[in-house]
Amino acid sequence: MWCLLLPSLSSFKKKRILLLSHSRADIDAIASSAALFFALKKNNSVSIGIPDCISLSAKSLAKSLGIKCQINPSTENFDILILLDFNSKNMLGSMRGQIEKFSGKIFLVDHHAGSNEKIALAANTVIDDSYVAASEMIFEWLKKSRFKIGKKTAAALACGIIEDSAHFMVADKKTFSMMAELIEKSGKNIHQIFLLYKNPLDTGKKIAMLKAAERAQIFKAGNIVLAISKVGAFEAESAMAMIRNGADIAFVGNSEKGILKISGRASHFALQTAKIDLAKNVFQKLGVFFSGSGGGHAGAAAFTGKSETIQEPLQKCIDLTMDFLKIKNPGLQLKKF
Ligand SMILES: [Mn+2]
Repeated sequence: MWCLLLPSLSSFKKKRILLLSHSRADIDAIASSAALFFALKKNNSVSIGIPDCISLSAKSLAKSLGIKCQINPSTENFDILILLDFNSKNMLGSMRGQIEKFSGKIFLVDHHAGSNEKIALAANTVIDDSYVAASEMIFEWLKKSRFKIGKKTAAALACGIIEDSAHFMVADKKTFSMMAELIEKSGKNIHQIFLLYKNPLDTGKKIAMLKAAERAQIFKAGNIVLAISKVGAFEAESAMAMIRNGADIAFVGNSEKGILKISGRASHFALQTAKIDLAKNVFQKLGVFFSGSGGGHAGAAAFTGKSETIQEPLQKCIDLTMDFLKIKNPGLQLKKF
């Protein structure tokens, strides 16, 4: 079990601890932070920090759980940093310099494929991409440390797992068995769990998703349907909506004041048959053309870079996808609809 590598959470006593996740913290990041906060606060002074900004739904979750998150806190008065849900320095945003200079102890727990960057000592770092969410890892760490998992902790971790598994699209049996336990401990049903962070009245999101569909450019390569589109905001949600609408691979983005943002999503079918990894095969390569960086998971990834227009980078995503698909099938043709 991964957490055997880290000290028991009960060994943290009278420490000043900062739980820090990645910039633009998502549900999994906040859920992991919240669970550790509830566990450690009894015997320590604990704060939750986030570099730069927090996603809207993660903000709703933090509010539902009654936890405070500080944007860009100073690390000066902390003995210990616990970094959650990332392992690349880029994800630290404007806090990068502070973390590089931090002289206390740093722990890192993450479920993304490992970068080669060293942020914490190897002995204090656990990166295991066999977990779909950092929340799953924290759940195991709490259990291993013999901490009682309260209702709020269970509900938070369930939210993290639901979101990072893309609503169980990438879940394995471990995920389902953890979810069964968490739902039971939370005292809530799945609908009540959703209400902790899903904002049903967010009309902006609904409109973005519909606009993405309205503006979609559609392609076909063999039996894979690809779609690209542009929206002013909610790229990730819109890309996911494109998958629900029938695309196998979707890229949705925007370019505002030269800042380029693109989210990519792939269907279960595309992941199984084409074995594409959007983070590795598309977004990591896109940086060469539109100076920036991308990452994430095979079926859900994002890119931030520079471009004055959106059409060209979206087209490049299609080209890079085709480059990958053609490795196995050199004769593959792209057809536009
Ligand atoms: Mn995550």
